[in-house]
Amino acid sequence: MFILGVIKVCAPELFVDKIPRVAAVGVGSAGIKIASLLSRKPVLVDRFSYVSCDEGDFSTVDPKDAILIESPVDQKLTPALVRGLALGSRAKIADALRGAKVVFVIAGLGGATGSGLAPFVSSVAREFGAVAVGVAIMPFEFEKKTKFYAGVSLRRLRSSSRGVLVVDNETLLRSSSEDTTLADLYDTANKAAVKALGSLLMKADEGSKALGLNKLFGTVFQDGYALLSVSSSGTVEKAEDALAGAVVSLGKLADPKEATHAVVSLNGDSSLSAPEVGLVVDRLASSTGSDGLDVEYGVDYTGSAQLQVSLLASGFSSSKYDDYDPLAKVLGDRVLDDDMDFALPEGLEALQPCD
Ligand SMILES: Nc1nc2c(ncn2[C@@H]2O[C@H](COP(=O)(O)OP(=O)(O)OP(=O)(O)O)[C@@H](O)[C@H]2O)c(=O)[nH]1
Ligand SMILES: [Mg+2]
Repeated sequence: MFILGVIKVCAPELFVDKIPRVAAVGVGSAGIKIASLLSRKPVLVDRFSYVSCDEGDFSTVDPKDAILIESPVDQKLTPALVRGLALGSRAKIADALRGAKVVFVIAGLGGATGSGLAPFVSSVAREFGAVAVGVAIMPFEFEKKTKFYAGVSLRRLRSSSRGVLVVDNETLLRSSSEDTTLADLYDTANKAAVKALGSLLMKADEGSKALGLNKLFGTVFQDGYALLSVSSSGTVEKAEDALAGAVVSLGKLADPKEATHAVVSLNGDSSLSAPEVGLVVDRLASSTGSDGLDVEYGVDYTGSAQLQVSLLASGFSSSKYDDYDPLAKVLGDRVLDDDMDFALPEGLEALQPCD
């Protein structure tokens, strides 16, 4: 099960052309892994690019799509330092995004690279007039030290983007046994995340019922915060079970009763019946306890007998992530003048004197 969150948007310029040009950028280790897995699915993304300070992150991607940010080897990276380093690669990032009407910026938050660069890349996209949508993968509960960077970066990503999809690593896992390795955890989390993103961004297909970007953006991107929870079931009552699991999962991040808009995507195989689809769509409002929930849905039959329900809901006044960034809580609506906090690897002595 897992959660994504989304924010803001109503983007008239998005719909000027019949087929919007859509780019996606994977940033940092997690972002690149998830973006490259997504690039193998039939999604509404015309172009994928990848940005990182770590060459090792590019092992699974085409080198022509990779942008390496040079970084010092003798210093611990921080988000601000990575942003400073990325200034020199701004033109390369801009070239990769040029012409796109929509740019998805996919990053794991909590480390240095994704946290530092995701808001940076989305602000570059916005300079071109593109609709920037962040996809933020939030840390596991055991990664306590990373929560602060993740919270600050999420706040920055929200203000530099039209919408942010927040993927909660913790809720991507159905269960994990004690001997599960970190690689297994990531693998399970990535499969669930990519299945959900693949279904939500699915291209129109004869057999399936694709949502399309207009419905996706027009429904859940129009108000504040939205969360996507995912749950799977292979039982006889899989539709009921998966829906219930997705709502429980949503409840771990915010109050489902507050949801005003929702997009639900069902990923199964040809055995998924119309009554099962109907059950999920019909019962969604009563399961969340939200009266008048505005619901759109899509069905993706390219999956397996194990049904995955991906529920993307918006309209929440608060979420679990509010505690990750205590500074924002203290400041409330007041804005900190922190736009220029790029750090550079050299000391002050490297700066040119002003004449
Ligand atoms: N779902 C998922 N999460 C991951 C994966 N790899 C890392 N993460 C998580 O993503 C967050 C950021 O980690 P990374 O992507 O490794 O960090 P980074 O952006 O590369 O930053 P640095 O390596 O610190 O410069 C952390 O919470 C990790 O647990 C992955 O393959 N899948
Ligand atoms: Mg990394």
